[in-house]
Amino acid sequence: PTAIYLKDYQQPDYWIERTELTFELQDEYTLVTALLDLVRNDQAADGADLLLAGQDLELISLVLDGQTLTTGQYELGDESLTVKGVQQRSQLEIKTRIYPAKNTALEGLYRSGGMYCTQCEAEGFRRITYYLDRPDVMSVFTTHIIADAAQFPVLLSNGNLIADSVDNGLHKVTWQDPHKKPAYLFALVAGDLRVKEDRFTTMSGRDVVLKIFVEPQNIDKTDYALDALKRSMRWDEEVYGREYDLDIFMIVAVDDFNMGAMENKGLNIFNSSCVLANPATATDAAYQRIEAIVAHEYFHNWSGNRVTCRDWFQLSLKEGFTVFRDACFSADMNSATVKRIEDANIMRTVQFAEDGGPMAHPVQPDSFIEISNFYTVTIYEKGAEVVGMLHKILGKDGFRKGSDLYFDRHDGQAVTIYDFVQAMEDANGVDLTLFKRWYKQAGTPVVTVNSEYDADAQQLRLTLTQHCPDTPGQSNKLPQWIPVQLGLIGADGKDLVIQVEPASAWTESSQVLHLTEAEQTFVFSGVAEQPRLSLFRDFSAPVKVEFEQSADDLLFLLQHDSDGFNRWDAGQRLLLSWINAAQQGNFELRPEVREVFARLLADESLDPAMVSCLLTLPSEAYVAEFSAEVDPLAIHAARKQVQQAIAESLSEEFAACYQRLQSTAPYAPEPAQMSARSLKNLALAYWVKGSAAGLQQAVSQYRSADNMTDQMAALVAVVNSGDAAQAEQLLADFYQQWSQDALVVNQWLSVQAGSAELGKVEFIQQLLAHTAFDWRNPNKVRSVLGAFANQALCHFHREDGAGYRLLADAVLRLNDSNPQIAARLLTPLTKWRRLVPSLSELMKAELQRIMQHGALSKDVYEVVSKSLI
Ligand code: BAL
Ligand code: ZN
Repeated sequence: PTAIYLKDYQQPDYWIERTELTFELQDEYTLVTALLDLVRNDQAADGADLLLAGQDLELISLVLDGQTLTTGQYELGDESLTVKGVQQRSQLEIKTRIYPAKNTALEGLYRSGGMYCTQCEAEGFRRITYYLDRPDVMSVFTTHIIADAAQFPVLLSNGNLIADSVDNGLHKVTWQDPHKKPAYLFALVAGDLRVKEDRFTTMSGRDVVLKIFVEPQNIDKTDYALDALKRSMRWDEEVYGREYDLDIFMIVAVDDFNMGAMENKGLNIFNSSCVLANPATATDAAYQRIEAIVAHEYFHNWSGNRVTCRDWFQLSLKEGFTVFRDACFSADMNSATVKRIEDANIMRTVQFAEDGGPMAHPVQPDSFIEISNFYTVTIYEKGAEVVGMLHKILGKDGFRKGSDLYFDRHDGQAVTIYDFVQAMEDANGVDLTLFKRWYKQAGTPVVTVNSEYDADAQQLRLTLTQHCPDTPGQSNKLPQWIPVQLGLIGADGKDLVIQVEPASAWTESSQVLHLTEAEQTFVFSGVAEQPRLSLFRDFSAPVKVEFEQSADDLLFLLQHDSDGFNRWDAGQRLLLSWINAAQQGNFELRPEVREVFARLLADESLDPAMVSCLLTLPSEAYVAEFSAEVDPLAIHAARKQVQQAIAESLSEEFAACYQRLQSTAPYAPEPAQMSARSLKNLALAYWVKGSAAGLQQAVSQYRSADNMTDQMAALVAVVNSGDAAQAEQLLADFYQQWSQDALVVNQWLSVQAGSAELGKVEFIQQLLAHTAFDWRNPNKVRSVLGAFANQALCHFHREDGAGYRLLADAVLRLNDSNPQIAARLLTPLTKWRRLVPSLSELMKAELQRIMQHGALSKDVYEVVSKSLI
């Protein structure tokens, strides 16, 4: 496999003004007729050949301007079709046969259970017909679908339904999408589906019909997504001035889906796990995920669909911006601080790891072998952080001026990341040249902090230095523009008023310093007492910070910082230092720390979800990311020791907190209730570890719960209690209760596979052989193998390498059937360089074994080969 490069980008020789598709769905195969109205690009040579992409297609016929083409007038390559003799304007008809039932890669048109659906991003459309399958080719689409009327009462595509009839047992429909779009936004769905309907009136008074289509058994799981959709539509009007642009907006839930969801124009297709919920089957976390993903896909209608990407190197143009938008939406709907903590946690555990590993790439990559491998936390979450820094630098109003200009200027176009930045520059009259380095340099910058306080001069000197480590193909990085939101805190816990030199580097309103050089000193004057520093408030930049602060200072910040994010951060740094101390064999829970935790648990004035975050230990992956050399088994043991010490010394406080938060109100997935449940269930988890009474309470909660949040939290607490008999009994009971509900069964698989108590290699093999498991379903693969390799770290990193072998075997098995999922599963194996030598060698050997396997997919080849360099 070969790489393609951003520097080689060229416009295509032809555009496609209009695309008319006819799908004849038959049991064994589908016939696709594509009618393309072609126009030669002004920049192309006269008589240029037309080069179309295609994959796994059987070509039946080609008709160019009414003439059937014969061999010699076209050339078929492995994954291409070259057509000669195309005029300045021509019409080409292509007939192909495809086999959706055999399509296990879940790209293009495939069958999921009894229904048909599509996934075309990034390069799936070429599995439907030969096409200019690239995002800068934007076309208006008309789609005819013909299928058996009894099996397929529902036939959907993008846009508006303009014809619908049943004739001789055949159901025929025509959909017309008036908006130009790239092929990756095309969608088709066929099935025997039920629909839940609602309406939304846009800000200009237009009526939009909203529909969610599901399989019949799921019709009682659609209300929350519909509600979230309406909230998203209103929010995008209020915050970005963006209105929906068709008369109908549809969502379809599908069980077999590689991604979370897909923003096809007017017809979003969702992984059922990201849209279906009712109180009995979905946890609070699932509800919040659904709200965020529904919003994300909806927001793409502007950031992605109306303005799309010129090429796939610009993927973060739509993904980073849209993740930023959905994060702000979630922050507005729920607790903004808790949302920020969750996002920072993902950055620090997953993105920093990616940015420090073999797959590190800039937010705008220079090259790729398989674009599917670049739907990464760097493109999405780091991309969102970069947009968030622009928001911090320009302020709310400045950012809105920039986004307005961007949407107005580029509506209907396929553009680049720099077009986005240019709009921000032009709307605000600022020069963001330096800022653009965030898009081109991979790696996590490290900021080192030194401060000196001069009591006589009442002056604080703050020196910040930055450097960014080398990453594959990139060394000697240049300084980046790092916004440092900060506060100075006095002994009374209040923020001091700040005066700083150079003043130009300071924005009073947002309390942000601008670090733009390798080293800068900022001088604060009129500082009457030695302050405590609260740096990078609100996680103002995706950087690592090296700053020695005493345990006492951290404890002070944990209690007093006015910035909620930094209260949490101070707490995490303390907890992390204890886990590290426990690894060295010298951890002890100090009484004054115990008192602080006790006060937090009893403080009814605090948001319970925030207290829950403050008392949650950093995950093992988080600890690993802050370790020079990773010894997963030592980290696991040390974390467990700290957890046990907290559980035992605060057992009574956890019990009291749990009792206080018990509620008899009927379950509702609304913020105040979710917040209370998150602390209640955290208290239960600790209580179970600290006393037998806690275990009894967990069993009782499991039995009496009327909602999945409480039932699942109790089940997890019992599984983690170490009482194997009790755990086995509840797990069996749970399976019996829910065996008919695939999404709940997936949670059941995941709880077991990700558990340090249960997730041994032999047990994972049993789960893989269970009737509830299915290799063809990505959700099930993630529930078992993803949970095992990312959560049950003490078993995955087993000393004889059996955990690595299990995962490598799974990758090889999926390499042929579903390369995207195979490549995703590989991520934990890419981290071998960071591990202690004995494990590192074993992990590397598994990568080498995969590499030696004969026919690797592009997806797997790219990840393995880059990991071994
Ligand atoms: N565009 C792929 C799915 C998503 O990011 O919304
Ligand atoms: Zn997206």
